[in-house]
Amino acid sequence: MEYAKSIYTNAPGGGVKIDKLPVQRLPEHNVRLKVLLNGMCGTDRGIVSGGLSFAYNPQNSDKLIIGHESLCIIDEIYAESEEFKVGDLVVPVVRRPGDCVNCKIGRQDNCSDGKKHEAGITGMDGFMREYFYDSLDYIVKVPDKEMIDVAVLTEPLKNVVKGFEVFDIVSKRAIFANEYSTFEGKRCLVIGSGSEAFLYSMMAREHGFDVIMTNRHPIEDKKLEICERFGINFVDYSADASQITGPGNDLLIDTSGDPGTIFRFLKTLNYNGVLILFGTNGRAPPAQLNGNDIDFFIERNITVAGTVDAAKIHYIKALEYLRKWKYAYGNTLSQLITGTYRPEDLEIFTKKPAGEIKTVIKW
Ligand code: DN4
Ligand code: BGC
Ligand code: ZN
Repeated sequence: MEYAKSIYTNAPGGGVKIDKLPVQRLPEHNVRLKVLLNGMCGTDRGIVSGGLSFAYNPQNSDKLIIGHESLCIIDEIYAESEEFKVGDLVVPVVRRPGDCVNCKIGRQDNCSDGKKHEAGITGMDGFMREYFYDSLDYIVKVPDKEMIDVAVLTEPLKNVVKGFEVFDIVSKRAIFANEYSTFEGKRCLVIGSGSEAFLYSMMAREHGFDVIMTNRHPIEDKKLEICERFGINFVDYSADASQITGPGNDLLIDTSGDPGTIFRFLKTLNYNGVLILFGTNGRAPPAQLNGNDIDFFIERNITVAGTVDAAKIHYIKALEYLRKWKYAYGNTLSQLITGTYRPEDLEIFTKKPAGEIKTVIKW
């Protein structure tokens, strides 16, 4: 049996430890991946705190190796491949298919019977370890080695690429764009100021929206500078929400998972507005809607769409955006990575470092 240093929990209870754990090579595994970097996200912290009730261990195990955001290098390959070779930088896919129709066509992100698995989250060991075995079917190649400083953002960005695909589909129920069929002059409000909020805001700018990012407290100067560089306007709504509520919004994207805040800003949506629900927080306090709120959503043709995970195509597109943004914004893109830690620095799972956008672990 082989062993690799791994960061693990016992899901859904939570907790976090690091130790050498067995590495399994299954018959379908035809590649060995050495992990260079892992990204840390709200989901990992939710698993460790025990707040993510849908996380669970692999079958017959009391341990779940966590980690679903990663940048890896191919260490060994045991199959003929025109696409991959030893030394390639790759990003492994989080979700693995079950056997429903969506899973059968590579759209396990839209799994319709819940039988899919997610590395580091639901029933499958993840990527926070020195190395692991996988199948070439579930890795995506980083097209340009110069992207080594930003490619760890591929996994969180792939969710955003899918989120915008969902927006694109649901917004087609009426004319959402302006008279030139663009989104110039349309307003997008993003709730939260973590990594997914930054990536959603950047994608909304990419689409032409005027973008406000908001939180219930101010953000650090360094984060404000990054917002400015990307053309994102940050508003601390606890100080003054008038910039948000006054003119109304066309697209609302939530990364906080806080029902009270979502409902408050849902009521700022203009006619044919769209709410994209993305943040999860099982421990958030409940909030109430009344009959007038329901009338408001009906009268305005408001659409509420939840979105989770993404498919291989979204990883590929995320890498294209990262390549474009790396050259468009220079160093500012890699500044989204606000801290690099050792695998032993387990305190980052329970305490967000100040000024965090994306925290990464370097193996
Ligand atoms: P994160 O960095 O913890 O982001 C959450 C953000 O929401 C932080 O900036 C919070 O602020 C902010 N927030 C919390 N409460 C409020 C509030 N009441 N008003 C305004 N802002 C608030 O996590 P992330 O960016 O990595 O991920 C965002 C969320 O998306 C997490 O819940 C993830 O579990 C979820 N997620 C879903 C998918 C998917 O559906 C994928 C990835 C992540 P602060 O107070 O912490 O500064 O596929
Ligand atoms: C991951 C998704 C996953 C989701 C589960 C996110 O952090 O990026 O791939 O489906 O967590 O909630
Ligand atoms: Zn994540």
